[in-house]
This record gives sequence, structure tokens and C-alpha cells, in this order.
Amino acid sequence: MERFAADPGWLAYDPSPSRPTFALPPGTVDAHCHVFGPGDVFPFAPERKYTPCDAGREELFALRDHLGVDRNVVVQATCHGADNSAMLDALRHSEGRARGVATVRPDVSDSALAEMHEAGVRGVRFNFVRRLVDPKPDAYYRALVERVAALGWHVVVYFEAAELEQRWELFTSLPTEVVVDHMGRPDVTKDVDGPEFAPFLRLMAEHENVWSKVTCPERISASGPPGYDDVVPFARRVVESFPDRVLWGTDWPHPNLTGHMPDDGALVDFVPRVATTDDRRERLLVSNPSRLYWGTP
Ligand code: 0GY
Repeated sequence: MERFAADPGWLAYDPSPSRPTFALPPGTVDAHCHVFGPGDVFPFAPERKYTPCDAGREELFALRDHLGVDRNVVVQATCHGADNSAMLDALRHSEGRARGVATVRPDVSDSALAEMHEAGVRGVRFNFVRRLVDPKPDAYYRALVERVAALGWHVVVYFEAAELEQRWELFTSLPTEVVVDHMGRPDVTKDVDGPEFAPFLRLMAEHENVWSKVTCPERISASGPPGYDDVVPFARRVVESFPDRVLWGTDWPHPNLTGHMPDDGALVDFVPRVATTDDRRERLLVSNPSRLYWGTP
């Protein structure tokens, strides 16, 4: 049994987050969260770029219940590479209350894909963030998309804002739904109406299969906690412009943060500031993720 030590200076998730003031509507989905190990059961991948603290499914489900979340979408984290075992184990122990997004390589077998589908995987994640992975040429991703599209899965893409132009052709030609992590990581010190954020808004406006997670204010913000005020106009703009193609999530257990660890209760209280009507909140939290991950209206 291998034991892993988290990277020096690794910030662990908050073990006792506040209870949110905002009451999440019934059926709320946390559409972006991860499990890490535990490493002695589900070893971290040899090619990983970071070693986190353990954060397993039991802790995730406890957080879910504490916050008033109903269901989770567990997104494969890069520290587990293409070994999806920890994520799949979480899905299988969720009593139908979790779906997954996997990382797969071209050598994945059809039977492994079918097994993942059976466990609740509904998407594959392509990560282009260089501090997390070594990105591949477009052709690599195109070949994989053909395989997973046949299962009705969608594609989740994670990239830094500067990468959008370079991968535009790839992102806009994918035949599936495409979900962008964390609004494409905008520079929120710039104007929401400025030229920096415009390409991302154009991507969504021109391509009706593109969705966005309005997640990670704690990661994107320059002004910081508790309110992450500088992220509000960006997230609100996306929610109001594309109300049927937005998702929300906690990003628990918050890998690779260096400045501070967010209070997950405060992340819930961020929601009504960016989705300002009951109708917008219902779509963001309940009906959009239900449609995409559970196939229900
Ligand atoms: C996130 C963000 C990060 C990490 C990962 O898979 C990952 O390791 O996505 C990050 O470091 O920005 O969405 O969890």
C-alpha cells in the first residue's frame, strides 16, 4: 500500500464550513467537485503535477448534505490521471445521486467506456492548463470525441483565457455539448464589457452547444474573500445571457489554491448574487444540470 504526502504548503479544504444563508432549491446539483483518493486506496497517478491531501467520497457526501445540495457531478481531477477508479467508486456509492466526468486516453476500451457509462459517467474532460497536464495536439482530442459522442457524452474543457484563441477551431467544431470550466478563467481585473472577456461571450453566443460553469470565484478573484465581488459581474453576465446553458459547483476540495481556502458555505451564498431571480437559480442549480447529467427536464 502506497502512502502519499501532500505537497509542501498544500492547503486542505475547510473541515467545518459555515451553513449557508441562502437555501439551495430542492434538487440542486453541485456540478463541479472532485474526489482525491484516499491515496492508500486509490493511488495518485505517477504523471500527476501535484499531490493533494486526501478528500474522499465520504467527505464529499457529508459536504453535500451540510450545504443542502442534492446531487453531485464528480469531475476527474488531474492528480488521478486517466485512472478513474476513485471517481467511479464515488458514483457507485452515491445511490444515483452522482454523475461523473472522466479522463480517458485513446487506448481506452469500448468495454471500459460502457462500464463508466453504467456507473454514471456522462462526459469526458479535456484539460489544457499547462501547470496541470501536458496538452496534446487537436487531433488527439478529436479522435476521442468520436468515441464518447457515440455514448451521448459531452466534453468538458478547462483552459486559461489566453488559450481560447489557439483552440477556437477545436472547441467550435466539437459535435457534442461542450462545457467550459470556470467561465474560461477570465481576468476579472478587466472590464466585463472589454475585449478580454468578449471572445468567451462570443463563443457562447455563436455556439448553442457551449455551456459554462459559473464556478471558482475563489480561484478567479483578485479582490478575494469573503464576497469575491470582482467575479460577480462576470458570472452574472453569463447567467443572464445564457440562462439555459450554465452550471454551478463548489470545486471542492479546491485543488492548488495558494492564497486562502474558501468557506464552502460562502460559495453557496455567492449564488443569489449572480443568479438574481428564482427562475435563473432554478435553471442554474436544478434544471440545467438535471438535463445534462440525468436526462430529465
Ligand atoms: C479545478 C481546478 C484545478 C485543478 C484541476 O483536475 C485538476 O487537477 O481541475 C486547478 O488547479 O485550477 O477545476 O479543480
